[in-house]
Amino acid sequence: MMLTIIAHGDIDGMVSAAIIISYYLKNKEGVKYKVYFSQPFSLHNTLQRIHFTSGEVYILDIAFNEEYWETTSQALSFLTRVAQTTWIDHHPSTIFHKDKITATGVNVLATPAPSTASLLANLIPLTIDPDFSLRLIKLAELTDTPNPDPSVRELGLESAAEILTGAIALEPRDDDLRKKIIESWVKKRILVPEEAVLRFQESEEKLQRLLKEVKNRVIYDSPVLRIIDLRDLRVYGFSGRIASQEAAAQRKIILILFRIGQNIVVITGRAPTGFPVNLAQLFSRFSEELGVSGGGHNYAASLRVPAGIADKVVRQIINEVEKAQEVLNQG
Ligand SMILES: [Mn+2]
Repeated sequence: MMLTIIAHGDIDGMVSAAIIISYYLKNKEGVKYKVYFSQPFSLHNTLQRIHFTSGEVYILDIAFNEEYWETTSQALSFLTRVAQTTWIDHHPSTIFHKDKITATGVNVLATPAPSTASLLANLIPLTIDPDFSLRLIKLAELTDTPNPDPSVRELGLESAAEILTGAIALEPRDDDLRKKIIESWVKKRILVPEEAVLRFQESEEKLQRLLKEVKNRVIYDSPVLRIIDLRDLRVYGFSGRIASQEAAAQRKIILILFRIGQNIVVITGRAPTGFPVNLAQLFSRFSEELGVSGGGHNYAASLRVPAGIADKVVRQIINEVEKAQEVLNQG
């Protein structure tokens, strides 16, 4: 039997993939598996480059993306004719658009949860040993949730989370490292393989260099919002961590602008915990208005816009955020 997994390239996607793989290896005869990693906005490309013949396919921790839905749904409709396809996710957009996805023949399991891995833990028996599985799931929750429950912190997983996310960030397109980490989880029960540690050290050096640059690149600053323009630096893979660190340090919403290639600008947003803002809602509204990709979670979201309109979008976001804040102050 052929098992194909398309997972989000973050820790939650990787842990979710590991849980499914270990379950199939243990419970089905002659399982062969392949793992692909994808972002919400590239799922249609990922689906098109895989040649499916049969078997089972899992799409894990990938948020529904409005912008490319037409192409994605066509690819899914083809896929479900040859392979049993299941989409498991905890992102709000997937939960919201569940029916659209189901209409393509995909089984959809989308409900709110701290991570997709935690959803899976309730769906299938865990087959990597229970202790190790629990640590993996808590690791996914820790990296995916701004406020994980205290038990997550107590497990001492913070340094593992930091090392693994840092290791992946250095070369975000390096899927081989992701596969090696998953293998080390499934086959050796090693949470942080040596190669990830080495990659993390390099990654830390780069992060420190970038954090020094941040203060020279503030293009807007108010009591509630700071915008940092990193469009002239290579920060892909680092923007989330920079934004989180700054949000925690400044106690305000942080938006970071950076480029992917020449034509796309990504606006990554982070809000400090407890801050009265819903970035996912704000960004999905913008993405609908502009017909671009955007969304995420309440405290961590992003928007991809054509480079030419990035400044205009930033001005609109500033207006919205400041207006919302005035209303709060008056209330
Ligand atoms: Mn997730």
